[in-house]
Amino acid sequence: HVFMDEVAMALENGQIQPWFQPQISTDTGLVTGFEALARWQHPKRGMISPAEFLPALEQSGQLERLGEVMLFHALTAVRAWDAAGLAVPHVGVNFAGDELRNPKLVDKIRWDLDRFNLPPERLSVEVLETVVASSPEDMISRNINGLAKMGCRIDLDDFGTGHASISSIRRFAVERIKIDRSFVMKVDRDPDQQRMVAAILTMAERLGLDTLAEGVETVGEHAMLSQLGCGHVQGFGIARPMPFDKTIEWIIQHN
Ligand code: G
Ligand code: G
Ligand code: NA
Ligand code: MN
Repeated sequence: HVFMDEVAMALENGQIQPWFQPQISTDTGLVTGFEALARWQHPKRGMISPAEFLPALEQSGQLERLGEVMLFHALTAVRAWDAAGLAVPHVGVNFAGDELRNPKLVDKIRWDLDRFNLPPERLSVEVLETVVASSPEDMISRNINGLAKMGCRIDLDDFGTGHASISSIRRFAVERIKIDRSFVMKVDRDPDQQRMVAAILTMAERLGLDTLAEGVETVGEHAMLSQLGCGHVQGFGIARPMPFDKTIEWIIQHN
């Protein structure tokens, strides 16, 4: 398949890079992290979203390579923020189910962190709730717990859509849940949404989990989420994902 070969080459020649979307604390308003989101800058077709190229990578068994490339760029960004004197506590990288089944994952990430001379808490490992829900699999839980034990943060992505049981969340050493944007939409104007988010936040608090709301698009949603006690917000209302070069100025203006 042409597209498959092309996406593999794009990974190797640097056409696939992360863009970064800020995550901010509702308490302080300060940046607490950036999520790295893969973007393919195609020389002819322009920007291609991961929704389009992830399936090709998955089919050809190259998600692992994407993970390596994204982690490398994300850790490079952390070093660059540090060098610029900007406080960015951590960077989030998405890991797919296939990557989380790799028995060498923990060692590989440890090796990369060492190579960049960064402590593990600078990295948030984003895992989909669906992956945790569908996994009595030993390898996945061993990897996630191994990463958590090493000191990496574990973010449970798209929470509320993946049917993970509370016991599985406990089993997986999750540090924070990312409330799916379907619950966040109109949370300031729709009582049903508000009840749902409030219930999720109460659950998280009782379980000792930190919280982040995804897909925050409006000032009203942001204000309501702060009022409800959600720990962090991320979304177009704060900033759209941006290339690394734009992050420096954004942080300076924001913090
Ligand atoms: O940024 P955007 O909305 O286009 O992302 C679309 C989807 O692709 C999201 O579900 C996101 O989690 C996923 N995605 C983005 N970057 C990566 C990545 O580096 N690795 C994996 N596995 N998924 C990613
Ligand atoms: O699956 P994951 O949660 O990692 O996907 C994040 C995706 O959501 C990214 O592709 C990002 O571009 C997109 N996104 C981020 N903020 C917003 C937002 O405020 N609204 C919408 N519709 N999408 C968003
Ligand atoms: Na994510
Ligand atoms: Mn998400």
